[in-house]
Amino acid sequence: MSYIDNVLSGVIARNPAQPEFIQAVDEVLNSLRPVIDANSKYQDLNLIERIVEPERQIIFRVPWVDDNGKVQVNRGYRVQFNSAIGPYKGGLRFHPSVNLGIIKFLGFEQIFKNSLTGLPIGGGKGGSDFDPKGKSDREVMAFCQSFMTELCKYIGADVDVPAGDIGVGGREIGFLYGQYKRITGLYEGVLTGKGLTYGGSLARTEATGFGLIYIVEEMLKNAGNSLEGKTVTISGSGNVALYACKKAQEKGAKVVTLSDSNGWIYDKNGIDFEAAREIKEVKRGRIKEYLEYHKDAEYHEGKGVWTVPCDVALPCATQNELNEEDAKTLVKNGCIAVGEGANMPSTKEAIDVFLESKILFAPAKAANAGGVATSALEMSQNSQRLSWTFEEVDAKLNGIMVNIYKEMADAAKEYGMENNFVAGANIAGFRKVADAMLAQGIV
Ligand code: NDP
Ligand code: 2IT
Repeated sequence: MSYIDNVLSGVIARNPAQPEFIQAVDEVLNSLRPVIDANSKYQDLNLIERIVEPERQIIFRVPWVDDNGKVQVNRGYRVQFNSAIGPYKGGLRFHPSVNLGIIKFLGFEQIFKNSLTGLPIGGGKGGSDFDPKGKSDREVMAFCQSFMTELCKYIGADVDVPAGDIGVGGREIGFLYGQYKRITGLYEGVLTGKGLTYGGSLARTEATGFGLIYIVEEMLKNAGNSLEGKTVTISGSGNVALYACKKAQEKGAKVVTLSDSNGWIYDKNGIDFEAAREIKEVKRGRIKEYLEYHKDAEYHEGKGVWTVPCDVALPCATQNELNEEDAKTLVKNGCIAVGEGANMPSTKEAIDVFLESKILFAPAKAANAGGVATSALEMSQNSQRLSWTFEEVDAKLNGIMVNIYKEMADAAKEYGMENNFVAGANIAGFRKVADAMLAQGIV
C-alpha cells in the first residue's frame, strides 16, 4: 500500500461517521500524491499523518434561555486544526446540521485556503447546531453571550481569530465581540467581520463574493475570455451569493438565479441586487419574497438552479449542493466555467465531471479565499490601530485573488496537470504549511 493510501485508510478508520471530513481529506491527499513521491522528507517525518489530525478540538455546552423562559441547550465547537503559519483563523457556523465532522472538514479546508492567501493565518473552524432562523434578536444575543462565555477561554488576537460563516453575520459577531470584551477586558482584534464602528474592515462584507468574481474573471481572462455578456447562475442568497451577484453584474454579466434551502428564483431580466439584498439583509426573509418586487420572475420550490442554462455557475450555498447529475446538466447546457463560492459545494463525482469535460473549474479553497484574506487584512488594521479605505482593501483583495490564480495554475503545470486547479490549489496550499511544519520540528 502506498504511503498516501495508508494514511487515508487510517483517517477513515479513526473518523467514523464523519463523511464530510473524509471527503475533504480524500480530495487533498489524492492531489498530493505526486508531491509526496517527489519529496521523501514529507513521508520520512510522517507529515501527512500529522496534518490530518487537528491540534486541538474543543466541544462545549451552550445553555441559554429562550423568549418563553425555557432553558435551551446547544453544542458548541472550535477545532484548532493547524497553527504552522499563523494563529488559527476561520469562521463560526450556526446551523442545525453542524456536527464535529462538518467543523473538521471546514477546518481542514481552511488550512490550505489560508495558506493560499499568502497571509500568516493558520486553520480553524467552529460553530454550533444552534439555528438562528426564526429567533428574536434577544434570543440570538443570549445564545451568542453563552457561546462566547466558554469560547473566550481558547481564543485571542494572537491565538485564534474566529469570524462569520453560515448563520453568523454582523449581528452575531457584534454580540460575540461584546461578550468577549466584557469578560476579558481586552479591546483587541479577536474576531473579524466586525462592524465598522468597532474595528471592522471596509469591504469585508463584500469580500468573499467579490473575491470569487475576481478569480473567475482572471481564470476566464487566461483562457482569452471574460465575464462580459455572460449568463451566470448562483445558488444561495446569503453573504457570499449576494456579493458575487453584485460584482458579476459590475463586470457586465447577467445573473439569473438565487436560492435558499426552500427554493430558487429565476429572473430572465437579471437579478435585482438591491431587492435581493433588502430581502436577505434587512428583512431576514426568504428568497421567495423576490416575487413581491418582480412579479414576472419565477419561483420554484426545492432544488433546481443547475438546470438553468448558463455560461458560468457559482455554487454559493453549502457543501455537496451540486452533484454528478447537476454537473452533467451544466456541461451539457454549455457551461464554460464554475467557481465555488461555498465550501466543498461540488461532490467528488461532480468535480470529476468538470475536470473530464475540461471546463474551467476554480475550487473552493482558491475561489472563496477572498473572505478570509480580507479578514487577515482586518487583523492587520487592528494591529496597526488604523483603518484603510474601501478602495485600498478592495485593491489588495483583487491582487490576492489574481495571485491565488497564478499559484494554483503554476503548481498544476509544474506537476504536469495543466488546468487542473483542484490539484494546483491543494499542492500550492499544502507546500507552505508542510515546509513550516518541518522547520518547526515534531510538533
Ligand atoms: P449565509 O448564512 O449568509 O447564507 C447561506 C445561504 O446558503 C443561504 O441562502 C441559505 O439558505 C443557504 N443554505 C445554507 N445551508 C443550506 C442547505 N443545507 N441547503 C440549501 N441551502 C442552504 O452564509 P454565507 O453566504 O456566509 O456562506 C455560504 C457558503 O460560503 C458556505 O459554504 C460558507 O462556508 C462559505 N463561505 C463563506 C465565507 C464568508 O465570508 N461568509 C467565506 C468563504 C466561504 P437558508 O437561508 O434557507 O438556510
Ligand atoms: O470559510 C471561510 O473562509 C469563512 N467562513 C471566512 C473565515 C474568516 O476567518 O474570515
